[in-house]
Amino acid sequence: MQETHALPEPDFAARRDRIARAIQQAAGDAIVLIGAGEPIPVPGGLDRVHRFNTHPDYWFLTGEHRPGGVIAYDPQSAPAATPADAWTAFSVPQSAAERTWEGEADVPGVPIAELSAWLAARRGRPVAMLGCPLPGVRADDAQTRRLADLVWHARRVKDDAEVARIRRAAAITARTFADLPNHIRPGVTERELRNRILSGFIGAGADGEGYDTIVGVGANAAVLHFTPGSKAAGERDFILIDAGAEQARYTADVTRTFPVTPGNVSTVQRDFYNTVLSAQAQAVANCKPGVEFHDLHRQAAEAIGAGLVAMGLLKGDPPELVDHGVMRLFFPHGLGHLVGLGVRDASGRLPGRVHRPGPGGTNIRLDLPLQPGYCVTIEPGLYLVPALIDDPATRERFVDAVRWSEIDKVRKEIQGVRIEDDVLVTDAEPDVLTAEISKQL
Ligand SMILES: [Mn+2]
Repeated sequence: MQETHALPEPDFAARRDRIARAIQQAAGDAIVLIGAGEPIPVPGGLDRVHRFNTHPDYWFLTGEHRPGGVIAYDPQSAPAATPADAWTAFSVPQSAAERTWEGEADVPGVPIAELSAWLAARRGRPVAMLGCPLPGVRADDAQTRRLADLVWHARRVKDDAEVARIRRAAAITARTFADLPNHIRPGVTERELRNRILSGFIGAGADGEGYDTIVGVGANAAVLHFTPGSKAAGERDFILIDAGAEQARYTADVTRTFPVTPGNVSTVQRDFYNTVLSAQAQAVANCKPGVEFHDLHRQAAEAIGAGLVAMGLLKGDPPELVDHGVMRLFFPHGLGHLVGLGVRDASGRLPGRVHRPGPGGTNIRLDLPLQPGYCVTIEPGLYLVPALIDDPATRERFVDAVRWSEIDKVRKEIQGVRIEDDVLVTDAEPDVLTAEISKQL
């Protein structure tokens, strides 16, 4: 059964107004270009290209799927009261070959050939080159960085059309995950499960996977960006599955970790799983306006640390375990990122902030206070990654904090757990868009 009810059309005029207001004061005499991008040829593939999507910043303002377009902004060309009038959209007219092979389409916008005259009329002014760069346009790096940050920041609050699309992607993902336990059994391979996921997504009306699906059996669950292969599930294994459907350019991003034999989970496996589950539940509940994402990460890292202390795997005080970098061995990635128009939608820093390491030195690519309308993933994990825990120098350095002999016992039973939901921050309680996907062992 397909998810077919109509999605609301984005209000592109409102979006152009919103982004214009965000950059109007800051642009000075700079002009802003946002490029759609060009398809990337498949190496050696003759006329084949990789799947093409226009740049998210360009798509957000235009809804256009064709390559080669540009939307340009000149803050000096509109009165302050109507900043949205300062946009000009340029696009590539349809060629005769396209009309033959891909059907006739109405291409809105000014022909791209007119862009050079538009630029010539503004010669000497700095150019902020956002989206995909245009060949032959010299950009001002400082203006580009500053205005790109402002545009991303202005895009972070999701409008109604965006939330509807993320909800659709989440609903399709939920239906697909609900079916997975029917296929998880000893002997099933990672590839077979990935195939079920893709077919579930497409069958429910999705455009496809929003990113490369991860299916990791056993030790492969501790390979953070794992590509599903031929490994078959053993009776006592856990399987980590990170997948999200994409629908009309919006994607969900969900991870669940399943036991192959739910009726036969060991105490160590259960404790490991529940440690992540309770850290995740706490972080989801704390997705409130004004909360700093680095602070949320710290809370989750401390909660996982407390779980490992309770299991007898670590010694010490959880906040110190975070500060001293111990938790980075077992929870090496950030707590999450913004999601929606792509799987890493407008993540990054609050404008004006410089890069700073997260708690205990973890690299966290999201550094801002949450606001109503943000859609964020919450995905703590707990892993025994050989590259992190088998280095003799690391073992020596953390010998007072880590009971290495106990770690070496539990790693035979479990190697990685991650649990991830997509959360819409609101003025009231967090709205968990992926809440119906079971987290019960
Ligand atoms: Mn994610």
